[in-house]
Amino acid sequence: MSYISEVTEELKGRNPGQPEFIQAATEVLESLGTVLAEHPEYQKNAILERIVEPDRQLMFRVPWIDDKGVPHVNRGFRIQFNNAIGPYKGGLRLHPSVNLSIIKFLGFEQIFKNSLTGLPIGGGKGGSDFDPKGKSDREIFEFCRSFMTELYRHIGADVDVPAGDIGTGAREIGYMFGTYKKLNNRYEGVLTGKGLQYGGSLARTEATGYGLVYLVEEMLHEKGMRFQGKKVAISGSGNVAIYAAEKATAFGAKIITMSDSTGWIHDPEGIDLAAIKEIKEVNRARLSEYKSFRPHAEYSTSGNVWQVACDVALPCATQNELNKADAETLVKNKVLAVGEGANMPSTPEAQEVFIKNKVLFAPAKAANAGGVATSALEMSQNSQRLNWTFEKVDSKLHDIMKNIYRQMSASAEAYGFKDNFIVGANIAGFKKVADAMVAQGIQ
Ligand code: NDP
Ligand code: 2IT
Repeated sequence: MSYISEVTEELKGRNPGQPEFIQAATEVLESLGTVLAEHPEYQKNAILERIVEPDRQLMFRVPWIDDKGVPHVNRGFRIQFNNAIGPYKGGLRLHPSVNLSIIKFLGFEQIFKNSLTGLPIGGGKGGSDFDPKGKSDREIFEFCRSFMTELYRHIGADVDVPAGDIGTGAREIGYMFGTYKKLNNRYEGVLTGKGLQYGGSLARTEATGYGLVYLVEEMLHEKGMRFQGKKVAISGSGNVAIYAAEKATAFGAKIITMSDSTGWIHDPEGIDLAAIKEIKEVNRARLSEYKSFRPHAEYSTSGNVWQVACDVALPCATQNELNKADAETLVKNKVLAVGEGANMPSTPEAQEVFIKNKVLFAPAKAANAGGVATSALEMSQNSQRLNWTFEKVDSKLHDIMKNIYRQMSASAEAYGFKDNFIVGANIAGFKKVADAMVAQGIQ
């Protein structure tokens, strides 16, 4: 049995009931054959066995009391996966679907994504099965305070630096930062995505979506194309989706779809982003309200955005939201490029369809790395006790995304997988971490 198969079998046996984690880990392991052949020291140092096993897995009770005085108990998670190249870094997801498998897949992806940014950050992720939808501001505060009352003892500016993800935005980060500061009596950059008044970075809100579009523009450009004049289908209507739409529109594209967990809109004239921001960022409401802004648009609760013909598809909602049939529909409609804004949005079968049909495909760990990269820039600013301008942060983000494109493209070609950016991103992200682990000994 090959080294990769041995580790994969052991992984499956050791992590029953964790399909998302096994999916993410298998994809990376399967990419590494040529690299392992070239670097026997990786097997000698048990790199694969060690990289699929988190440094530490924290699970804790999060009790809170709702507005009617009724107590609730949620489960909190923080997976500190790998700190070979820097302090653990990754977001906190608040969504009822959250479980150990989902947090582990996200933490595992984060190791390689963070490595690709070129910045000194390790991989981690956390969150809770708490559902922020429909909760009052006081209830959100109660939850965030209770969550941080346990988490604070495990994190720190040089230890582990959480941030936002699904369901966690500036409001939640503010409440958590306040609780950390109160409990520790330390003012430090322990979270990123903070408000601008207390250590946040300009352009962090926009960074994941903007970064996605910068990377896809680079990928299109290499093949003599641009966003200019293209029809773009986006899923999701949260932080990543909104700012991907904003930058793609600025690059001359037309956004024709967006979605949330209850339905999706198709606006052939181009989505009105001011309306989306009002519905989602200001009112925290449902996308069905879009029709009151743009009566000609279609709103649907059946099917999904991938059935609308487009040139570029940007899945920006959640994992496994684009399956084989969706990929086949996109290919039939002559999609040119897919850029993953969400983490692991395409199923392995969908990825296979894109690669087989030579669709330009930018995988999540490269394409959505702009968010965490800008978080690392926020950490730098906090250490320096300085605030950089929007232009400075945005220009660094742009350079980082171009560099990630070059790394994944060069690694794909060097290892015999030209234009397969899934393999390219996995190899490029893996090597830096693996070399650091070898240098530091079997720990
Ligand atoms: P938000 O909470 O701001 O938005 C999430 C969006 O996706 C909402 O429109 C939401 O709809 C939809 N969505 C969430 N879960 C589901 C689901 N199970 N089924 C259908 N739709 C769903 O999160 P973000 O925009 O921050 O995150 C989106 C994706 O991008 C996630 O995969 C996240 O891990 C990834 N990501 C985020 C980064 C960041 O900086 N924020 C960085 C890198 C990746 P509804 O409102 O109805 O729930
Ligand atoms: O998936 C991700 O990269 C994020 N949610 C952002 C993490 C971060 O630390 O900014």
